Amino acid sequence: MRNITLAQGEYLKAGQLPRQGVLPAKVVTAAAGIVEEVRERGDAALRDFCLKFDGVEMDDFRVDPSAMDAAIDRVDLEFVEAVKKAAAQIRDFHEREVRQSWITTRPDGTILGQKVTPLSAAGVYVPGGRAQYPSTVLMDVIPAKVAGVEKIVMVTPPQKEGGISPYTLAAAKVAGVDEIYAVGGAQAIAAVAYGTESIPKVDKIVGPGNAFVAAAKRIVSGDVGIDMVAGPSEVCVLADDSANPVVVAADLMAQAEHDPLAACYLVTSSAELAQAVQEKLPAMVAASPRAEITAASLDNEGVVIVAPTLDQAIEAVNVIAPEHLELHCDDAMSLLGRIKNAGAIFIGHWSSEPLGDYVAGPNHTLPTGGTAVFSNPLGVDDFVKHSSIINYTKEGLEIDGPAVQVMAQAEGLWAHALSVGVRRKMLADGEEAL
Ligand code: HSO
Ligand code: ZN
Repeated sequence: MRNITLAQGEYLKAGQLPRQGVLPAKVVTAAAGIVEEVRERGDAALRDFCLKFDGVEMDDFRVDPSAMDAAIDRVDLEFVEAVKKAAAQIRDFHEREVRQSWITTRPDGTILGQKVTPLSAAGVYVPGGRAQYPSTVLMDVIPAKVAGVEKIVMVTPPQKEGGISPYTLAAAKVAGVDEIYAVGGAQAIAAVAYGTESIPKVDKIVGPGNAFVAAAKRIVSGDVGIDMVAGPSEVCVLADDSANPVVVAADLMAQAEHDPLAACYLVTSSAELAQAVQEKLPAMVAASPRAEITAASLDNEGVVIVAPTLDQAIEAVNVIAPEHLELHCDDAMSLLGRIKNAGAIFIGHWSSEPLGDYVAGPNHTLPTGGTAVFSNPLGVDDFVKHSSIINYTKEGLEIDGPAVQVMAQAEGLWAHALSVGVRRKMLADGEEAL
């Protein structure tokens, strides 16, 4: 891990951090070509890309929904029970996020408000290969269900034999996916963004994927909604001398094992702890079956920041704006008010980050790459839209109309003033009915 020691009064700068996340231009160009072909040639293009990229000849992309029931019978009961427990707790948490439509009435009788309407159809991308997580299926689908989305369409690459992992299918069943299509990559994003002969168009696409998927999501965004363009996973541990070095090391590894590009930060006011954690890591990493990925992440993307004061350490955390923040500090709860930028905040020594990955209830799809400065965890709000409600009375029109006419005149918009003016004239002439 790279070590940075801050001097008294010195603050971390964003430029000191190794940050990945820019999509290579070649990938963006290739993804744009794929998206264009799918738009033009629909299913025929999907078949070509499936053969080229997944090595699978596909006739029909639709996966029969009964495959989800069959998967529940195939996977171990213990897994199904764990997924059900997780789903119930994720649902509980997200139900608290639900916003109600509201209206307010002014004294003149004018009604204003906001109408909350769920999206009609959401597309959930589930990666194939190494980063295929049933937990992410729950995290992406349950908020959509809670929001009231009518149709949830899952797309995921076919495995070599053409099928889909039973763990993914079982999670899809528990979460409540309606339709599944075995297609992946940028072509799957294009398919749900624009629709093909066999795959329906959706209103918004969520879910992680490789660089091609991320690039395709960015390309189609605007024509269709997207959640975010996620970068590699990150954790930041803020620790004082009350922290346990083995626990801190395990928590850094829990993020590092995701991806050689995953970023792990240890920010501490204790130089002894910084040293102890780095002494523990090599043997602990060596014992992991994922030692190679874990070591690559810690070696290339790991940073240890030693700050002379807890205050400087907290400021460093706000500059990092991590996806996950763990507070391994005495009286960790008292620090909460000073944390400005973090996707999820795990407070105290017992709040292991993987609890949040799987079962705690909050969403594990979180802002990465410093975007916690301005963005949010995935949630129910991602699956609804708001319409403003405006209902004037005659009295309200009389009160607000003159200001409209003045502003419209200043903007040179004659008919805007007229629209109010004709109504005011009618009222002045005693014409009360329209
Ligand atoms: N830590 C990952 C989510 C995950 N962990 C899925 C395990 N499975 C990004 O928040
Ligand atoms: Zn994780």
